[in-house]
Amino acid sequence: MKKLFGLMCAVLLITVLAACGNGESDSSNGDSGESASEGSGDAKVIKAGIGLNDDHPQYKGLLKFKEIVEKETDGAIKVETYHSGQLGDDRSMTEALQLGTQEVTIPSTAPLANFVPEFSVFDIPFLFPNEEVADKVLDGEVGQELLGKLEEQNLVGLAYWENGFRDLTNSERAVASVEDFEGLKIRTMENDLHLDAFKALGANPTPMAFTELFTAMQQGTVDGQENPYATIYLQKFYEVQKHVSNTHHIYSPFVFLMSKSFYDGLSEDQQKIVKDAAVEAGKYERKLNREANEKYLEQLQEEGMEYTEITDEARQEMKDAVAPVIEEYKSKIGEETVDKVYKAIEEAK
Ligand code: TK8
Repeated sequence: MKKLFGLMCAVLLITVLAACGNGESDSSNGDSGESASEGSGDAKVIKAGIGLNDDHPQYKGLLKFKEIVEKETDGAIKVETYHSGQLGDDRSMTEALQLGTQEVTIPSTAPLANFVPEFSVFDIPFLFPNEEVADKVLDGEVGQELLGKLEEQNLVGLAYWENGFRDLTNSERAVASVEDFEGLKIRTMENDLHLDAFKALGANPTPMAFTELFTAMQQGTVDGQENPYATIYLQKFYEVQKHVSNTHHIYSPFVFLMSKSFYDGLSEDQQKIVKDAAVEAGKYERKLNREANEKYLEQLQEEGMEYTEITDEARQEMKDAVAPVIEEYKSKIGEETVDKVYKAIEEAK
């Protein structure tokens, strides 16, 4: 009897030890099962989490960041990469950075406006005419100035990456004009400007974390959502959505964020390495993302989605419908910031 009990204890112990060693991260990107913190001795470890999956250009960019940082620091800094919301959603991961329990995340500017309201300026509908102008403004003086405001929130903004122009999908009907939005239950990001803009279009919007979106569409809690084609395709939204329209109503930037407490703990050289790596990997991500958004509209239709082209008249109708909301938000965001961004856009054209 005693022997059997001893044996059972031994088996239990081995199982527990085995379980502790097997983390869900791609720290070594071969799933060696050995988490970086264990194998990295006194290396500094960056836990980097995103909401999108490992097929998305955002994750490819993150792997590029890892590659550069680990090479340039000769392994003195290790990067563990987590995708598909494994560490949480844009908001909860940003809070984790503020607490210092996570080191990197790359949210869209929309949820980030809950931390620094001025970031809503980039979520003004129909603000940017194209990606090139967006790059110039974001990488230019105004964009960098806004990154600086993140320090007050215990965050460091290292670079802008690209989510892209957002397009509407839904499971109910083809949307070709403003009246087609009537009563559609649309999931939006957690941002009041987005909410009020969709209300002004006649829709019935619901703010929701990205990590809950697929299930909400599957269960019919919402009829539709809006994201760039790459996200719609790579996250397999075509499995739960029937219609897609090229509304292109908002250009969404991502912000590469680092925890300020972690950043302040780096040497000056290391701070320069992570900054340069975020910028370089960001350029790489933007390129991949534009190729992906170019490519995936066709594949969405091959997967059975019905595509509706928005005419210039219909887009003008949408602009007219949201214009009062934009006017209202100028003061909420800050007139000075809004004016600076509009001026920078004119200069960048
Ligand atoms: C992913 C999100 C996503 C965004 C959204 O974490 O929430 O719809 O477009 O890309 O940042």
